[in-house]
Amino acid sequence: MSTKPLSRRALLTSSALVAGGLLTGCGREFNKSETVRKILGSAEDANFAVHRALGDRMQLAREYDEADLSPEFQPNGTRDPATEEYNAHAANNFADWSLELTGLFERPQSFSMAAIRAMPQRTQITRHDCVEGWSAIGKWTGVPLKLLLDAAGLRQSARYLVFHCADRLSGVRYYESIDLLDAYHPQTIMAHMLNDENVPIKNGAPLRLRVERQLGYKHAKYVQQIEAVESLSGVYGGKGGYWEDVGNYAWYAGI
Ligand SMILES: Nc1nc2c(c(=O)[nH]1)N[C@H]1C(S)=C(S)[C@@H](COP(=O)(O)O)O[C@H]1N2
Ligand SMILES: [Mo]
Repeated sequence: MSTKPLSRRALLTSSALVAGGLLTGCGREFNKSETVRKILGSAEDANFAVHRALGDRMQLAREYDEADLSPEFQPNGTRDPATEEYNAHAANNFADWSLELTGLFERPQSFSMAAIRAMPQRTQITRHDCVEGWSAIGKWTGVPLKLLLDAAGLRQSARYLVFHCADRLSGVRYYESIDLLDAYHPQTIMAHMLNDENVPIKNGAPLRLRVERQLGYKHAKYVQQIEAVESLSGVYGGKGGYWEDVGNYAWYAGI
């Protein structure tokens, strides 16, 4: 066995292969150099980013069979945002809901639900693990987040994505954030279907994040806006999420 440390170039090549292999699974053409450049460009320390890219964070979460589906996908946290604005959307079957991509994008833009449904989709049966100690297996369908980021042209300077939600907990807006490794992970999707039907209100209608390598509270429901930022320090309480700001849970909740 060679004791020579892997060169940075070798690391880059293998991380590109890992990412490329995974993303090929979604049937998309994958621009290795561009994605690796984005991941590297987004980190203060390129070596740190490469090591993380090579680690198990790029592995797929386990996927299950139809037979494993939970009879009911129980809700947690907000079951219905019930604001005047949200109620109006619900009454209209969310036909006018839009997802705004704001912040560090070359082409900030808004996606209608029809546009999101018209994009290439991914379906996955995964287990959701809530920090409170329960799990549920559900079948989620949605657009890979990568495709939305590519359409809007994520800028080099972006390091995190912040998901702004329609609901408020004790008057404070729910939000969450992830880094670019999770953003480009092939199982990270904006889901609009659960078990072959539109996502129910209790589970985050009409659009919720699935970020399968992390615990339940990272999976933002009722998403209205995805903001690309360089730092989380200026966002809400600065810790990257509603529960993180409250002080209960860690920002990184990998499983
Ligand atoms: N907008 C919003 N997203 C949220 C929450 C919430 O209260 N509001 N709760 C989180 C928690 S703690 C969990 S476990 C999951 C629950 O998703 P479910 O309601 O589909 O079970 O959503 C997460 N995302
Ligand atoms: Mo949770």
